[in-house]
Order: sequence, then C-alpha cells, then structure tokens
Amino acid sequence: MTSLATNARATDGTAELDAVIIGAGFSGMYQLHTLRDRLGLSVQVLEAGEGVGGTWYWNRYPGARCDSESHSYCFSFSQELLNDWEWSERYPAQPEIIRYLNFVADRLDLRRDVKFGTRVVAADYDESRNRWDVTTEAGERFSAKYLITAVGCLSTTNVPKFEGLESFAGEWYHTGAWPHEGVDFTGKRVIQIGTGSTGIQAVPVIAETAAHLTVMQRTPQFSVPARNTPLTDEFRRWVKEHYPEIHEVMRGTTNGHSFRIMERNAFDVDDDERMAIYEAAWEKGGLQFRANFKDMLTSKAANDTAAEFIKHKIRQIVKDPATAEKLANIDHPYAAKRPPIDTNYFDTYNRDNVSLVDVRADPIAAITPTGIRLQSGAEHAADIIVFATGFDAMTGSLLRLGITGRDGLTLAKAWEAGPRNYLGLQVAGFPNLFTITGPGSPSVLCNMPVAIEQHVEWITDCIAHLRGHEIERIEARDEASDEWVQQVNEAARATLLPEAHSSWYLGANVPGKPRVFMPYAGGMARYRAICDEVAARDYEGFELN
Ligand code: NA7
Repeated sequence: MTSLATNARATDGTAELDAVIIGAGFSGMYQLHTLRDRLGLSVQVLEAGEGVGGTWYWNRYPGARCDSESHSYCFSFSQELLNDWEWSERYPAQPEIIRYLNFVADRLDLRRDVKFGTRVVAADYDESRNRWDVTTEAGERFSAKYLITAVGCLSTTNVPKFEGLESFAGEWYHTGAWPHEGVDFTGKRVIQIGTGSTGIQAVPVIAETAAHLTVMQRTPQFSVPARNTPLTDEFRRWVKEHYPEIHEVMRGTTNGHSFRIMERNAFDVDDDERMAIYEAAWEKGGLQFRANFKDMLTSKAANDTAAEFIKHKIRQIVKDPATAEKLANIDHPYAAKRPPIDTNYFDTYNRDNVSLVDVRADPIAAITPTGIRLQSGAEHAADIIVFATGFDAMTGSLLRLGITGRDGLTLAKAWEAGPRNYLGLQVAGFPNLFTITGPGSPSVLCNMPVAIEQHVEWITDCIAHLRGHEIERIEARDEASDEWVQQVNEAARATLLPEAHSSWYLGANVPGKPRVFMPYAGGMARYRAICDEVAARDYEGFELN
C-alpha cells in the first residue's frame, strides 16, 4: 500500500493525494485534522469561500445566530480547544462562530492544507486506478484515493424562479449569500420573502432601520423565544468544570443538544400543570421547548397542546388581530418543520413600519422593476428585496459537485428518485466516497457539531481499518442501501415529522425535487450505536476488497 507523505504532482500537473476533502466548515476542518494529524495522510481541502466557516462564512444576514447554545455548538474532541475558548452569549452570533472556527484553524494549523476560492465542478472515479479525479472551476486537478464531501446540509441557496427578477431596479440579496460588507437598510422600503428560521431572525433586525419592511409569508411558523443573553463568568466556569457530564448528555440524547428530553408524556400531567410547564419553558426559551414531553413528536394529541399554547402566545403578543391570525394560522404540528427560536419576532409586527402579507392566499406573481406583484394584482414597492427562501437542502450541495462513480453512473442519476445510500455515509457505485452528514443520517435533526464529530470519527476509523488491513476499496452494498432507506422511512413514519408537507426535510420547498424524508429521525444515540455495530461486524453492509 502506498501513502504519499507530501503532495506529489503527476507530470500533467495533477496533485496526487491520499484524500481530497470538499469544504472547510466544521466537518472539513475536523476531517482534515484527523486524516492528516492522526493517520498521517496527505490531504487537500478544497473550499469555495475565501475563509473557513462553511455555512457561517456565507450566512452573514442581519440577526444570523445559531439556535444551539454556544457551549454545545463547538468541537468536543480537544480539551485544549475547550479550555482556551470563551463564548460570550447564550447563542453564538455568526461573527463569533467565524472567530471560533478561525481560532480552531490557527490552533490546528489547518489553513496550509486548504485551498480557498476553489470550487469543485467534477469528481470522477477511475476504477482502473481506484482514484478520484477532482476538477475545479479554474481547471486545477487533484487525484486522491478517498474523496470526502464536507459540504454541509444547507449550502445551496434556493432563489425561487420568479418571473421578472432581472427587471428589478433595486437591490436583492439571498440571506445565504450575504455581502460581506453588509447591507444598509436605512430609510429603504424592504420586502422580505420567507419566514423560516432565517427570516424569523432577520425581520426584527431589518425593521430597526428600514423605512418600511413588508414580510411575505407563505407558511406561518411556530417560534419560541430564544432568550439570548450574555453568559456570566459563573456559568462559563460551570461549563468548563462539567464538560464530561455535558458531553455525555449530548452524545446520549436524540438530538445532540445539552438538554435531556423529559421522561413524561404530555397527558401524564393535568391541564394546569402542563400549562405551567409550557409557561416556564417559554420563559426559559430555546429549542428545549420541544423537550418538555417525550411524546411531543410522536403523538398528535400531545403535540396539539404545545401548538395551541404557542398560537395563544402569538395572539397575545400581536396587537392587530388580522396580523395575529395570519401568523397563528399554522397547520403543521409543532417542530415538524424545523422549529425556529427568535428574539422579538412576533413583537416586531406591532411596529408601524412592519406589515405582513399572506402569499399563500395571494401568491407572488412576478417581480417588477419597482417591487413585487401578487396574483390578485396587488403591488408592493421595494428598494431592496431579501430572499430568506432557504436552501436546496441536504442533496443540493452534493449534486452540484458533478460526482460520477463507477461505469459512468452520476450521483444525479443514482439519486433521481431521491437520495439512496447506506447510513448516510456511502453510496453504492461510488467506492471510497464518504459523505459527511449526508442524507439518511441524523444531521439537521441533531445539533450539527455532534453529528459531524461522529461521522468524521467513524470515517477516520474506517480509513485506518482499510489501511491497516491492506484493503483498497470500501463501497456500500445495494441490499444494505435499500434496507437503510427503508429504516430511514420507518424512523420518519414513527414521528409527526412527515406531516409538515411544506418542509425542506422532505424537499418540498424546491419545485420538482423528489419528496423523500431525508434525515434519519431515529435519534443520534441510536444512529451512533448502529454505525458502531456495523464497524464492529467488519463493516457489515459494505463491500471491502
Ligand atoms: P427555510 O426554513 O427553508 O425557510 C424558507 C422560507 O422561504 C419559508 O418560509 C418558505 O416558505 C419561504 N419560501 C420559499 N420559497 C418561496 C416562494 N417561492 N414563495 C414564497 N415563500 C417562499 O430556510 P431558512 O433559511 O429559514 O432556514 C434553513 C435552516 O437553516 C433552518 O431550518 C435551520 O436549520 C438553519 P414555505 O415554508 O416553503 O412555504
């Protein structure tokens, strides 16, 4: 077996490596560290952005902040990194996350093996050489035995194809490709399309400076207060003293967060007690609102109690009854679409300079030179349009890499009817290709750093095993892939998640995308156990040769 300690260059200028990693966000950075510094491989990371950070490099929109609590939204593998970093707020804002990831890149000396400003446009598997040939937009070529995608789940922006966008005389931006110099809304008429987690964070901030903000809402959303706050020294000390316990909780729960899901069901307590529990959780704020009862995502009746509570809060907060009704007219179960948390979102509709338009009742017909026209003919004027319209989630960023496996099989063809793979990690027909947080793994249903660390460590152990046993190739078997897709479907069906018909978990936000529930909903702890067992059984379900 050959290993190239340093990058070699073939006579045609192709860089020869052990591994190419695509993406330098949380996952690509950690994968580089493990393969290079633990296994001693030659590795090249290719990153489209000009800096580390992945999704956080691009998502610089007003109010951009993580919904996971800061002490749980970081790497846990290095005690040194944990000791030497201090978070300032309960939830980290985008600039602080970028500072954190740059701190990690410095400490682990990662940048020397990352090529920034480099977009991959093709990756072809050559069976005779058992190598992946990777081509970039600039025509550079890299060849590697292992190809690892670390492209994130929410990186390919979805700009709906509205007629007339090119005719718009003002400025328009997608939140996921926000200008680094920022956007000045002062005195401007702004229309924002979209009220997902991003839109709900952006509305209160844009409203502070815009002359007028018109929010165009298609699907009303539940949201719970985040209750963001600066962290006290006492809390930070407590966290540093309790990492083992905190990490044990994060690794043992369904969703990878640092809070446990309660053991009780919603109807184990009477109505008064349930209301008191919801009130306390509303005051505390955060994603743990869904952890109040363990049957919240499996029993419609239990879920209805939370849904009614939040709708009641919306009607209490929003003073104009017509606006309140549009916001509270929610027809999916609570948390079946990704549940946002917010800072003054509903309150913002009480401002004189903010209005809400229901574009489900009266859809957007076209973008005009001066604004947006609805199907009814109503016109809304704008100087700036903000697209908070989400992403071609989970599969979009993988499909646009131009991946072709054995016998000319493209990933696009293999996934024509939706993503089919084994454990979310490997696709049949694509040997030695690993997809970090791919569809079919818990990914977006989990606190991302936890999902990422588990995948990176599993892939690292797997590659170490291959090298230790002189195995050249690993590839998911067809039967194992079919069984896994079935397990992913069954796990989703056991919950209320598929009932949110407009959810991006199902690909429903992108017209023409196959409707398949993409993330594994069986829980991170169960998923981790399955992956460990597969490895312990000599990589059962994979072909090794
Ligand atoms: P989301 O959650 O996909 O939200 C996108 C929003 O844009 C949502 O309200 C959509 O309505 C709306 N949308 C999308 N297309 C249209 C069209 N054509 N017309 C009107 N409205 C539209 O993306 P986010 O960026 O907010 O959040 C993504 C994830 O990032 C988030 O869940 C966290 O995990 C972090 P819809 O609901 O599809 O009717």
